[in-house]
Amino acid sequence: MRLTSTAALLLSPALVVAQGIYGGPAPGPTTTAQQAAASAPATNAPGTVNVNVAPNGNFVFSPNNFTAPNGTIVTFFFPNAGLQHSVTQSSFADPCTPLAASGNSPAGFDTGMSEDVQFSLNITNDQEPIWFFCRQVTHCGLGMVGAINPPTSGNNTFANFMAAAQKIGPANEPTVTGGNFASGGVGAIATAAASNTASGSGGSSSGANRIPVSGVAGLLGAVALGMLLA
Ligand SMILES: *[C@@H]1O[C@H](CO)[C@@H](O)[C@H](O)[C@H]1NC(C)=O
Ligand SMILES: *[C@@H]1O[C@H](CO)[C@@H](O)[C@H](O)[C@H]1NC(C)=O
Ligand SMILES: *[C@@H]1O[C@H](CO)[C@@H](O)[C@H](O)[C@H]1NC(C)=O
Ligand SMILES: *[C@@H]1O[C@H](CO)[C@@H](O)[C@H](O)[C@H]1NC(C)=O
Ligand SMILES: [Cu+2]
Repeated sequence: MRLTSTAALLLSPALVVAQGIYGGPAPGPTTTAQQAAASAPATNAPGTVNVNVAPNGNFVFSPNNFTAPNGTIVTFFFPNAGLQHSVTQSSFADPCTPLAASGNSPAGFDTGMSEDVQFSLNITNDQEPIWFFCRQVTHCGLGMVGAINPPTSGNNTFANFMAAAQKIGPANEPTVTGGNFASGGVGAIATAAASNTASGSGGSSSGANRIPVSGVAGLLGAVALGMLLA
């Protein structure tokens, strides 16, 4: 039980944004590009799935459950709202606990606490469900969880996974300490640490990192376009 007053504030995204206690976006005029920065492209290029992290300040992934065949590049778009989130692999049995290494399987992927970045996974085994959560304080217990290729019948459905996270609840979820970027992953591998693809161009346009990407070529294209927009 670690529901501090800070944690209580985290329960209210509107309050957090309004007070700017986590820094907020960089000062400057709010451009159309910056407003668009919080969203992934509405349509997915072939072989890709785009996921919004905390769209509109809601503590959810969108979509939060979907199928993705081998080789699919799943890209998570983190907002630049000043409140950090993560994409951290867990297990059905322990929704809010980072997946531990076992046998020959590595521990799961983990972006670490991040904002204003993109993070991509390459699906390596579509026969195995990939469970994940956000480890920002209270978020998993509030239902900020997701699954790739979850079973659609039986006990281990995504609905049951989400219900299990919410049953743990924001006050009782385990505190996840440490945790920088980890590239491991079971059923998927992280292709690179989360990054703001616009920053590589030296530009400060936070909107330039929200354009459709299609694998590595798309990422390179995103950087190139970022240079054009800068
Ligand atoms: C995806 O890759 C995994 C691991 O190589 C393999 O077991 C599985 O059969 C593949 N899926 C399909 C649909 O071929
Ligand atoms: C799973 O995804 C579908 C399609 O996006 C959505 O309608 C549904 O609400 C999701 N399930 C849960 C439990 O959130
Ligand atoms: C079904 O999943 C729930 C978690 O959602 C778990 O508590 C329960 O033990 C599972 N039941 C079986 C039969 O595996
Ligand atoms: C995804 O991983 C597969 C092997 O598991 C590889 O063949 C493919 O090139 C990777 N895709 C990208 C875009 O890196
Ligand atoms: Cu979160």
